Parts: sequence; C-alpha cells; structure tokens
Amino acid sequence: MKVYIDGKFYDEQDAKISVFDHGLLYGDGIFEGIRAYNGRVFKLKEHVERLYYSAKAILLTIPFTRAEVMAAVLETCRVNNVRDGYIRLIVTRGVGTLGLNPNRCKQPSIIVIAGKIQLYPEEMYKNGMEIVTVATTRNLVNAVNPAIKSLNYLNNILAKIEANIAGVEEAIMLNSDGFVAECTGDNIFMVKGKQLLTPPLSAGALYGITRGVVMDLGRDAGLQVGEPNLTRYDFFNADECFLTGTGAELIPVVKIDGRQIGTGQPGGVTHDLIERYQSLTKSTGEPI
Ligand code: PXG
Repeated sequence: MKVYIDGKFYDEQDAKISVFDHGLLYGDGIFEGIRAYNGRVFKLKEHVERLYYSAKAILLTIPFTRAEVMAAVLETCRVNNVRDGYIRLIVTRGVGTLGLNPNRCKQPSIIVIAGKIQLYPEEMYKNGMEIVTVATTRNLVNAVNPAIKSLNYLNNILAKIEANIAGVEEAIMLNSDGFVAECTGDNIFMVKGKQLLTPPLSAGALYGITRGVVMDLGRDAGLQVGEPNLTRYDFFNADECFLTGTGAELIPVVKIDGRQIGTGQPGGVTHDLIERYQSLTKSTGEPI
C-alpha cells in the first residue's frame, strides 16, 4: 500500500508523521471516511465540502484547494488500484511544540490512505443488529461540536467500549437533554408507518453524508421524511430501525435495550432503502 502524505507517496512502512504533530499530541485535526464503489468515489465532493466545514470550525486553513484535495484522493486510489474500498482523508494541525498553541504549527499535514473496511459482521446485515443506549452522552454543541469530524473521537470511543462491554457492536448516544443523538459512528433512523425519521443535527447528530442520501432516497420512495427530536421510547415503538454511515452503509437494528423492534426481523422499508442505496453507489461518483 502507498500512503499519500503532503503531496508524496510513501510505502506503508515508511508512511510516518512526527510525534510533535498536534494531531497526535492533542487530537488537533479533522478527517473524513469515504468509500469507493465500482471504480468511482462515492459523494467525494460532499465529503471534501464537509472536511472544509470542519476545518473552518477549528480555524485550520487547508493548504490546498477543494479540487486539489479531490485530486489527491483519486490519485491515491489509482496508485493503490482501489476500485472498491475505503479512503481515510486526514488533515492535522501539523508539527508544533509541546504546548497547546496551534500558532506554533506552521504547516498542516494532509494524509490519504486507501484500503478496505468491514465495520460489522456480514451476518448482522442479514439478521439485524442489537444495540444498547450507553451512559456517555454526546458532546455539547457548544463544546467540541459533534458536527465537527475532528480527530478527538474519545467520547465516541468511550461509548463504543461501553457497547462492547454490554456485548453489542454499537451504542445509542443521548444528548444532555435526553434525546437520541445518534450512534458512535453511525446516524440512526426509524420507520413508523409512512414516516422515515432521524434526529435533527441540533440534537448532536453528525451531518452524515449517508444520512442525507438516505433521506433523499426515502422521499423518492414516497416516505414522509422528518427530523424531529426523538426519544428512546420513540425508537422502542418504531416499526423498523436502521443505522447509516459510510463504513456501515445501511444496517438494520432489531433490538434496542432489550426491546424487540417491530417484528424482530429487518423490515421491508429498510430492505427497499438498502436496494436503492446499493444501486446509487454502483452507478454514481467521481471516476477514479
Ligand atoms: N456519526 C458519526 C459520529 C460518525 O463518525 C457518521 C455518523 C456517519 O456519517 P457518514 O458521513 O459516513 O454517513 C459517522 C461517520 C469508522 C468509520 O472507522 C466511521 C465513520 C465513517 C466511516 C468509518 O468507524 N463515521
């Protein structure tokens, strides 16, 4: 594997950054997780746009244009012969000193890794997964806003560890008001009759690219798509539930906190949206 760092490609074993990079010292940086399907990078423009939004929020100036970042992603796929895979795009604050001050970091670093990802076992896509609500709440929007896809994922990692301790793969995180925000690395949806509902961004959800695509696909399928504040009770009494994310794609949820959701099997609307999503990922995207 060849890894892109600041305009050059390095063999995997030589792809290294400084221990003084504030991305490592303080989690001071941002990232994107992107997928390639069938020789095209899915929603590349949207991912790069979100990267620039994250950069804006943390006052980090990316030393490239959007077009140059997109070109670096595509080039990394080409160099690695990735046609179907997963791309990690990272921008760190760069090399600084042992002190918080980001002004000591003169040059941000940009890294692109193109490889593979399998977030959940295949069997869960077929039979659905069980999730639990955990005690770690979503970060406050006026702290590190969870809309920023920053290198500070420790809050989500703690929630993931709690999920693992409970014997499941993913966790619902509530916000400080007790409303459902999302999961540790996935957005969450519920189906009730003809309604397709997902928590609003103001509840502490990430502006998920897959979330946006699935909302559009839901409208195409004739569903009423809404973003109200939702509680655990709403999810317990949903007909169907599923998670979305670049890594996870769409994965059905059949049990939450011990409550069976709907029939206890992945539902018809979920299946229909999975099919629509798969046909979109196969046929659209930036050619590699
Ligand atoms: N919420 C959070 C907190 C995320 O980190 C999503 C929702 C889904 O967003 P997208 O834009 O991907 O639909 C994410 C994205 C991983 C991994 O390595 C995590 C994500 C994406 C890809 C891989 O666990 N999270």
